[in-house]
Amino acid sequence: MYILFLKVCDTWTVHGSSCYLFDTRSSTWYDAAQLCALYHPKAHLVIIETESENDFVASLVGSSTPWIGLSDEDDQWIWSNQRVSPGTPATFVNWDSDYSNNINRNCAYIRGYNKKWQTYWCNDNEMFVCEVEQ
Ligand SMILES: [Ca+2]
Ligand SMILES: [Ca+2]
Repeated sequence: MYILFLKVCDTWTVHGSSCYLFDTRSSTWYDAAQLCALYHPKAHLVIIETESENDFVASLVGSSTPWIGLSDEDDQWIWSNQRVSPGTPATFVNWDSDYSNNINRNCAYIRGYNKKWQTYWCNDNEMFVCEVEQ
């Protein structure tokens, strides 16, 4: 597994103890999660846990607005990781001032231009960011 990790990190961007890929293929949130897992068995949509990691992801995506691994299950925001069920409740969050959590907006994206997060329809097509931890 460590060798696989190194292989991914040859082409992805290393930050701290993770590697990241900004994938510009527009995909639904669910498809994006699957596409991340196809890159590497331990890869998943990015899980942003600190302000430092948030700053890094924002810089990685420029002015884009890609999906992050946060979705709304029963009105609780959960980081999903394909391998951990049911996922991890979000502690660090960075919602924008126009944050909307209506019943149809159950997936989250990051606004690269201001580092803040907003919600959207999970079936919308957006770019996305994958992460694999070392
Ligand atoms: Ca992370
Ligand atoms: Ca919601």
